[in-house]
Amino acid sequence: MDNDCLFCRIAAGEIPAAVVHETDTTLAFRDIDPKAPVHVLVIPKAHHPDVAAIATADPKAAADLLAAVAAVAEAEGLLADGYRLIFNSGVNGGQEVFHVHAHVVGGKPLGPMVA
Ligand code: DGP
Repeated sequence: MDNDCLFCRIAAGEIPAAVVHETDTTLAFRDIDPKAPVHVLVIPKAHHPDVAAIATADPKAAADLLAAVAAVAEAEGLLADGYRLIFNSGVNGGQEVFHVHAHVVGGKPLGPMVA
C-alpha cells in the first residue's frame, strides 16, 4: 500500500466510498463526480500506477480487474444496452489518480467516442 495514494486508502477502508462490488483483489465504488447515471470506478486493491504497469507486473491482477468490470456491468444493469469502459492513462490521457482504475460509465446513450 502507498499511504500517499488516494485509491490505496479507499481500498484499505481509510477513506469512505460508495462500494458496489468487492473481491479479494478488487474494489468497485461510485465516482465522486459522476459523468453519467452509472459511473463506477473499479480498482485493484494492490497499487499499480496505470494499466500498462498492472499488465506487465501482474497479469492475473489485470484479469481480475476485467472480471470485476464485467460483474459491475451486470450488477448495474448495463449489459443489455451497453456501456463505456475507460482507462485514462498518463498526463495526456487525463489520468489524475495514479492508481489504475477502470471507469465503467453508462445508463444513457453516450454517443460516439470523442478525443
Ligand atoms: P482519472 O482522471 O481517470 O484519474 O479519474 C479519477 C476519478 O476519480 C475522477 O473521475 C474523480 C474520481 N475521484 C477523485 N477523488 C475521489 C474520491 O475521493 N472518491 C471517489 N469515489 N472518487 C474520486
